[in-house]
Amino acid sequence: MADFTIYIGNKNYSSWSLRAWLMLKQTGVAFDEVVIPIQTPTTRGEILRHSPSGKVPALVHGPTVVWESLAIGEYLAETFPSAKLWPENTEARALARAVSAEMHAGFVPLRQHFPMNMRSTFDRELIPEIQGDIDRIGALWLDCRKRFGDGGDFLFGPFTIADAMYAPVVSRFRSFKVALEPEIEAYAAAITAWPAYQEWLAAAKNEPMVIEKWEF
Ligand SMILES: N[C@@H](CCC(=O)N[C@@H](CS)C(=O)NCC(=O)O)C(=O)O
Repeated sequence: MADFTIYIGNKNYSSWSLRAWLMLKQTGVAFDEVVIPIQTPTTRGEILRHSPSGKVPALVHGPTVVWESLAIGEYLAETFPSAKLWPENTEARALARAVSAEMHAGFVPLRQHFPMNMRSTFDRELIPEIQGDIDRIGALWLDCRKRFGDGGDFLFGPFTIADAMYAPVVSRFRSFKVALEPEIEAYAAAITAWPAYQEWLAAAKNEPMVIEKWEF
């Protein structure tokens, strides 16, 4: 049994779980993962056995339980400083935290109308609120890449928590066939080519659970 256990939802659907799992994966530490199927009548009770919020993801490390994807990222960044989960440069780190918080708190139209469903594609109208979110996300990706992206293909060069926060957005862009400008597309392609993302995607495609209608 590993020292770390992450409780996650269905890999095909649970975008917050994907974020935390990618952060944990990047540390290189061995961990156990437990999938709790979401959107069932027993989901909340099952998650509450491990996490007080009744939501996944939750990270358990010995007596410590951390829930909320961003808090999990902060805990991992402190526990594994060599993984450099935040940029080292103060200004870059502030920007990385700002765009991560913006994702955590915002983009409600995109999240509501374009839910994550990694193994599927859809044709759906781009209503103005969604287009607004897509434009803002593209602009912030370009800003990060332009100012701090020189050392690699991700928002701040090497992988950071900010990339994990936006990885599910890339999946949504693929599922809903969102056309992207070349530089924005290049970043999306870097995320999809990332081995950890590919590993999660392969598992999502093989997962038997199907959610027909979101209810709980
Ligand atoms: N703000 C939370 C969001 C967590 C969340 O909404 N998790 C969803 C899955 S993606 C959940 O647990 N849903 C329970 C359900 O749908 O039954 C975070 O950042 O971790």
